[in-house]
Amino acid sequence: MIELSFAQRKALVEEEYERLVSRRNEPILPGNGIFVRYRYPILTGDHVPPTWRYDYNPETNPYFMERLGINAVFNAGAIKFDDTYYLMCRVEGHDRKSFFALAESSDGIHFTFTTPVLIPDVPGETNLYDMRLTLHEDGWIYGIFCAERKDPDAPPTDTSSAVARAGIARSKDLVHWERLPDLVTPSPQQRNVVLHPEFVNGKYLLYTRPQEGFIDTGSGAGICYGFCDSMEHPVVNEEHLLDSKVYHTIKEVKNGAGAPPVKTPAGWLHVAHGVRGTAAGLRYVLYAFLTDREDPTKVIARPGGFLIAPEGEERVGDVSNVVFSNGMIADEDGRLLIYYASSDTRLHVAETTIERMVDYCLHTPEDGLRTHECTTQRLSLIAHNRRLLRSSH
Ligand code: M1P
Repeated sequence: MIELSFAQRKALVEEEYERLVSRRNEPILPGNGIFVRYRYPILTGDHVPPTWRYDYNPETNPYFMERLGINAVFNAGAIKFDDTYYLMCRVEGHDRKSFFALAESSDGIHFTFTTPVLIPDVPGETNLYDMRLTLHEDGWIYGIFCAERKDPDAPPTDTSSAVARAGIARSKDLVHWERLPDLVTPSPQQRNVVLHPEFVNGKYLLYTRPQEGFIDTGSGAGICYGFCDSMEHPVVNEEHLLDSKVYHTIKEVKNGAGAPPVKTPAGWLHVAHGVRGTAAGLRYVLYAFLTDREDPTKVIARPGGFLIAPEGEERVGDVSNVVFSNGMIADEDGRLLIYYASSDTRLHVAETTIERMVDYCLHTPEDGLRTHECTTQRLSLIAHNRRLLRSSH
């Protein structure tokens, strides 16, 4: 074994970290015209500062060993204010517990971690993750996240069943959080709950995803919405279906809301995740849809198929064949950044514009649902292009 001193190891670890966080990322062109990917993930476990992982005291850590390792950085909520881009990342330690950590950027592409975030505790909770950040017109920044606990009804031999609820906290600075009561809905379990940024008819509008089991949604039919009067007493009495799961589509097993929707001239843009079953397990992809500007409970455009699916190294990780998003940021000039994680392991960005996403939503054909319909769509595209090409010669 090569013997390195405490000082040598520390220098190597810090050098490696500095090299990684100062690396410039680059867009991969030409992309598909809808968005561009970037060459490298924007945040990984290796981007977590060494001081969060190592004990820096040679007395108590003579080998400069990692004391609290990081397994993954993924599913991040996103928000921009005062010209700074913030990500509230899901960071998972070697101990399988997730915690939230803030990362900052001046360009939306290159991020560095600033601090882990301690959410006020609720006894019994074992794991918190996947925070959606909403800057609401009431003036608060809300963080809605999955708060998981051991299933109290599971038999003693069952050490894996869990119950998922929607935890809620609010903040003015992203660092100090006031915990509010968990969301109450008719559904026994909730994950992927998102707060709409504006009042609708004077009420808070929440997107929910009713589910009966921890993984299986059971009879939960898809992304729902419901209203509540107060975030201090958050009770949604009725959940109505907004976007259902559909047989033989990218969302045939389940779906869930992503980031808070972004207001565009054509309607509210949603980027959600859809899940289908395969012989290799579940496959998670991202898809988009638009809801009405005045009535966000009405879907007005459903482009067929996925927007982003795992590609290359994105396909492999702790939970392979997954892309998942719970954060996006729209710049004042129309640039749109979709932050997405791959395979529950690392975080990426897809860059596009509001204008492109509206075009995508309004002009991508809806899923034809059957081979015959989908082949007809493709044949008509080819015929249209042949006519164009003939007339231009
Ligand atoms: O492992 C993939 C994703 O699984 C869950 O999503 P859903 O609730 O739709 O099944 C979430 O736990 C998410 O964190 C995870 O990325």
